[in-house]
Amino acid sequence: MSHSTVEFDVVVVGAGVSGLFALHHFRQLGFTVHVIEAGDGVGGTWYWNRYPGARCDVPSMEYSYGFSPELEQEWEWTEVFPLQEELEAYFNHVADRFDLRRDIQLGTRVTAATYDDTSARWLVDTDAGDPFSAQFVVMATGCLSAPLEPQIPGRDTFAGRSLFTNAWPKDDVDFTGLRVGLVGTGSSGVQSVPEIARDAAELVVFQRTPSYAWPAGNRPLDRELQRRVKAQYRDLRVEQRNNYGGVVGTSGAVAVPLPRDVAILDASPEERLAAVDELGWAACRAWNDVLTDLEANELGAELFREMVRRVVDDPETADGLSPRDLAIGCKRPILHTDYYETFNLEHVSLVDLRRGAIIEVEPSGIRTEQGDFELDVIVYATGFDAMTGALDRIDIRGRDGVSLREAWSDGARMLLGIETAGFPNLFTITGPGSPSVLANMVVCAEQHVEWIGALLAFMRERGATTVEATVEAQDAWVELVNGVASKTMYTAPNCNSWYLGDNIPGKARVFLPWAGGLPAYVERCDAVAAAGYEGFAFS
Ligand code: N01
Repeated sequence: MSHSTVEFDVVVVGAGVSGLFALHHFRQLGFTVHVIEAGDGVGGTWYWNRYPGARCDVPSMEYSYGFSPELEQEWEWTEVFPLQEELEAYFNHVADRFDLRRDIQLGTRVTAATYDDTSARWLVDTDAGDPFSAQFVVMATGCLSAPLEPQIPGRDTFAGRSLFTNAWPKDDVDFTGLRVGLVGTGSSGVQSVPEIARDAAELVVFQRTPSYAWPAGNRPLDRELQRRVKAQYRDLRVEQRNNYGGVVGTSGAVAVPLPRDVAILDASPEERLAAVDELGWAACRAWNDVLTDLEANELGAELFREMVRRVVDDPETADGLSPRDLAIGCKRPILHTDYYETFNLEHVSLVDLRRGAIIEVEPSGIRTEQGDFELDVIVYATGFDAMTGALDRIDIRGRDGVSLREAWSDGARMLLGIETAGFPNLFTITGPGSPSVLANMVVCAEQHVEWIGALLAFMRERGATTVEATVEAQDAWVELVNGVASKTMYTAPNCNSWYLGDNIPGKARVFLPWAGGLPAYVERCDAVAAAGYEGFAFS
């Protein structure tokens, strides 16, 4: 069989938040770019996760590109926190507005990427025919894009419909009159529950670990406020990069205010309860020691449980929804609309799997140690193989045929979350070791793409063919990433999370993102570039 290999300067994998901007930016720098996307549409996360209630937890006016002042001005947001539909429409608008579609190949999955030492080029294989050759490959594959298939026996025997929040069908799913079971109570499950409950005849929520979830306070976006924020966009974009999480809190979207300068360990029981009366759900985090001291954290957790008891009518359900032996700040905070209130509805019930686990799925429903539940639909909101999963599912081979899976078998190792030693000219947008999931993804994606674009231009100017992270610089960065995380609740003794890879059996337990905040990270990236890309080797 004859191959015709098409050549590009850059192949970008993924047409989500990062891939769309990468295409635009690298094209503007004069490089030939081809984007390969597995989905049949653009938008990445906002293409796949179209479950009922899917909504971003970063305010719309900040979860938007800053690269085009015209785009900023012309797009109108309708709510403080945007729904999936609105974000999907926004990213489609961007694709049209900047004429991106002609270089995007949809419905095509990249299966392998192989570095050829002799030509110093990458060969990129897909499930749709001939390979591509590229000098540079940019993995814009997302941090939360590789679905976790839950290992529940009998899952395929279910006679009703099985749905996954992370690969939701495009057709309107109608739950009217149906008995629905939902497995998983992370962000996706918590957002889905109130929406599914609206139509379903019965909703049974199977919960293995209760979450800490805070009311989002979402509302329509006032036109006048939107106009004012738009007038300040240039300053706002600078402020975002100077903010720990890349979110300044415009449009009144501050769901969890900053702590007051008071320690919960110094407060009396009466003062702690008075804080709940005054601040409600925010009370548990209103202290300066809750995120730094485990004993203080547990006192904060008790204030959270107090709120659950105040809102949820049935004491047993309230107890079931109460997190225990789990530090606030270990897992990603969840924002919701009416999640706890939904459990006060007659037709909604909780199965607290801490009292008896799921045994299996059977044709008629879910069998647990607490009894059998007959269902028409099962919704799995069971999450992702985060940060590394999308890369792991591609057979990536660098110098000397070494596979990335092998290189990362003891945990991902990257320099600045951008490149891995042994894999020249292969970049990752928001990879392990960068702020990524701990910050505003749009801001992070733009910063990475711009940084990589400047590097490519630098190489073109110098006549360099390859760039590669050095092992020494990479080791030093990984050590710094681990050191910063070790001082936070992300690595508390009772913490198990997808940040640490705990949700994937056999995955190396390493804290993956950079927890030192966006400003320190951006400063580091800028300093590395200013020093002629210190820590990177060129040939
Ligand atoms: O996934 P998760 P997610 N049997 O991993 C449970 C972003 N996001 O899709 O905790 C029973 O958080 C699992 O239980 P446990 C955001 O960054 C953002 O909800 O492992 N249960 C857990 O309850 C978020 O953090 C938004 O004990 C099983 C749940 O499934 C990230 O995506 C919205 C199970 C998985 O929760 C992932 O969120 C949505 C089993 N076999 C997502 N296997 C916004 O708001 C797993 N579980 C922007």
